[in-house]
Amino acid sequence: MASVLIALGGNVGDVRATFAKAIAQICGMAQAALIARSADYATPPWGDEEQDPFINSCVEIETDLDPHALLFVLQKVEQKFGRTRDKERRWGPRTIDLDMIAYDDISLQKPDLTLPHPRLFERAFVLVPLAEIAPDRVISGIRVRDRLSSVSTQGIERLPDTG
Ligand code: PH2
Ligand code: MG
Ligand code: MG
Repeated sequence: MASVLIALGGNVGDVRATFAKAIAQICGMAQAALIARSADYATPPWGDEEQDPFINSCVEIETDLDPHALLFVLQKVEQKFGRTRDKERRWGPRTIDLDMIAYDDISLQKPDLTLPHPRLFERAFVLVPLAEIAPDRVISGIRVRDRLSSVSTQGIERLPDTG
């Protein structure tokens, strides 16, 4: 079984409800199980500031799927929850984005999938939830908690549990 870290993001619709359904869908498969889930965070939009704030969260799953099989599942789940890739602008609004952050210690550079995620360490909106569930994980030689302590987390707010 592989340990996989997945970052969730979105800023269109009832994002927290979408996250819950998407996680249930992924982890309802026989080939995947939920190991940990962070809280949800409200985060200022990154990359394109002319849009609503995002909600971000991270999960760790265990899976028998290989990286590309898992990527296929994540893209199907994105589509199911209203993702319309062809109509989106880069860094723009979206219902749900499911990004594979790390898959065991695999390094991969393919046109459709780079592992670990190449922009992980620039993004406080990924590092904050990730540090909640995997502070001691070392990715590309960098410990998550160490990197988090050197980025600005300004504007990021932990949301109360929905119960
Ligand atoms: N995702 C983007 C672009 N900008 N900003 C925040 N705060 N959170 C995101 O998940 C995010 C973003 C496109 O993937
Ligand atoms: Mg993304
Ligand atoms: Mg994505």
